This record gives sequence, C-alpha cells and structure tokens, in this order.
Amino acid sequence: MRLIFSFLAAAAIALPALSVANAQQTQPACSSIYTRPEILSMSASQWTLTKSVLSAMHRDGWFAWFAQIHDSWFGKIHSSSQFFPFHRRFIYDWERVARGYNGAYVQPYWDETRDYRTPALSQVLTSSWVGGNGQGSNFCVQDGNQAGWNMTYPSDHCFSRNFTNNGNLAPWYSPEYLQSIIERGDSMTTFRFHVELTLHGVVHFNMGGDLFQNYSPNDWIFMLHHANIDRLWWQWQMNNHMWTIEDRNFDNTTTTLSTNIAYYNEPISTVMQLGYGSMCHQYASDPIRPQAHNSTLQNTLINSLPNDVLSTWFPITAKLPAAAAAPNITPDIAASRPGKPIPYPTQFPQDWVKTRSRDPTTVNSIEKDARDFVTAMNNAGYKSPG
Ligand SMILES: [Cu+2]
Repeated sequence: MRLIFSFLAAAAIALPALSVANAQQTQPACSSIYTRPEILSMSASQWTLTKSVLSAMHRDGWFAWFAQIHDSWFGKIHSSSQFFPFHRRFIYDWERVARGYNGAYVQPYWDETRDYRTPALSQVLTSSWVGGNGQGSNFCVQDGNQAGWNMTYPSDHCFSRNFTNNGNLAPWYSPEYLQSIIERGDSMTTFRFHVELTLHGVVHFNMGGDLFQNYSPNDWIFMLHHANIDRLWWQWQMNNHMWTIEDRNFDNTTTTLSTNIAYYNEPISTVMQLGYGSMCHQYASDPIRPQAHNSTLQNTLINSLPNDVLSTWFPITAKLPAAAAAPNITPDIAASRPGKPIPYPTQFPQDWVKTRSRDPTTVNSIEKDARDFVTAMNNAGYKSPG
C-alpha cells in the first residue's frame, strides 16, 4: 500500500510536466518543491530568520562575492539572451548559499507592480522591511535590514540608495502592462526587451545608490527584484513558451538550449523549466501546476474592456471564456482597491540610455509602447484596481 501511494505521489509531482511540450527535458523532476513567497506575505518568524541569514552572509562576504560576479559579467548578462537564464541561475545560487546557513531560507520576491503608483510609499521600503531612501550627502541607508551596513565591493562605502524625483520616486509599470507584455511577447527577443527595459530597468534606475550600479547585488532588493523578474519570465513560459530561448547572445550568435549560461558554464536548458534539476522552486502566485482558470486581473480585463482594446493588448485573455472565472489561489491584494486610471510610467533620461550603450531606438520604441498602452487603457475608461 505504501509503495502504491509513493508511486502515485511521484506521478503527481511529475504530472505538470505532461501539460507542456517537454521533449527537451532531460533532468529529473524535483522530489520536492519549495515556494518563494511575496515578501509582504512572509510571517514574522520567516522574516526574522531571513534577516539573520542575510546578516551572516554579509559578515562572510557573500554580498561582495555576488556583486563582483554581476559587475564582472555585466556587459554579457544584460541586453542579450543571457538576461533571463543568467539571473535565474544567479538567484538560485544566492538562495543555495543562504539555505546553507539555514535550510528554511527561501528567496522572496517583491511584486513591484502592486506598488507601481507610488513606489516610495510601498510597505516594502519601510523600516520594518528593507528600509527606504538613503540619508545625508552619501545617501547612506539608515533603516531596514541593511541599515548602516558597510559594503566592501568594489571598495569600502556605506550601503546607499538615492531615490529619483527628490526621493519620491515616480510611477513604475502597472500589473496590466506586465500582463500585456506577457501576452504580446511572441518571441524571446520581444518579451525580453520589454521586461528588461521597463520594470527591470526602472527599479534599478529609480532606487539609485548601490542598486543603480553594476554591483547592484549589494542591495538585497536586487534578489527580491530579480526573483520577481524570474516569476514574470515563468508566467510567459507557461503561455506556450516553456522552451523558447532564441535571441541574440552577447557574442552575436543565436542562442540555443545548449548555449552555456555566462559565468556558470552550464547549458541554458538546465534552468528553463521550474520543477526539474536544481530549479526546485515555484512562486506563490504561480504554482508549477498551472491554474485552470482565469486570474483575478484577467477577469477584470474581460469585464471592463471593449473587445478591440482587449484583443489588441491582451490577445490571450481575449480568447478566454469569462465563464472560466473561479476563486484565485492567492488573493489579489490589488483587486480589493478602488479603481483609478493608470498613470504614465517613468521614462529613462536619454543620457542614461546612451551611457549604458543600450540601443536608444529600441528603448524609445518600448517606452512609446508603454505610453500607448496607458493611453489606450485610459481612453477605454479602464479603472485599474491597483
Ligand atoms: Cu543583472
């Protein structure tokens, strides 16, 4: 009886893989999956444990270690096909080290789109969590779990943040826009550019200080942020893109699943599918077993947008039956708020675009897409629950 039961349990774990085209998978299914929570859903004891692991990792030089790798490989792991696979592997590596300190550590993510209207007012950026803007002429951070830290990479300096807009930050990107990107990203290049140059870039740029530098892993927000970016990639993968990787590599060759991840020298195929090999994590909002029903946001979109707007900006949601609605697995905090028009997102200053040697034409076209989206939604009378 026990044998039969464990066979059934193993089959249940392997089952999600059958729902996606899976001929590419050569690694074993994980025997157990752990769940990365949204940071604000962590319990007080989980947060206490997390803070003590982070302090120990700082004491032992791990912040400097990860900052140095990210800095050394910066030019190869951004604006190329390495962006998603490298950062998935990198966050996993961080989490692996942290779990060596305490096996109960899981890397949380920050759903930044929840706080997109007024990011500076996010509870995440308060003294109870990761702290807020830096103080004084060096913008040293004085509150939160990294308060008063001295960072050693690339040289001794206080841990700093320097929020844009005189410390107020400015609107980031709405959950609706990220959903639209996921639904409209028909190739890895399109999807990657849209994520990298919108939400990804704006958080680094707007927070300033260490997070703005090539050694951004000095700020633990890096891990929260990239876990969230990884979650968005997973959402896209679950939309018929599990094995989509074609995109330009840093050496201008076309990437395949056997292309190595920068620095790690392991094939990209090893990190593609959560639930296999070393990728034994899932995100609280997006369990590996796919949701069989619309999300709260998708139902809001179906119920409030005219068909032409819906099919232009949300081609996947447009095809969903409204009747498929069911209670969401994790309650959508944003959905309980009164609706308002979507604000236009922050743009990158042109000189910054140039100094980062990103292609200004691409940046401009993506920022225009984000503005056109807001215009179309607001013209349709859409009220964002967030
Ligand atoms: Cu990076």
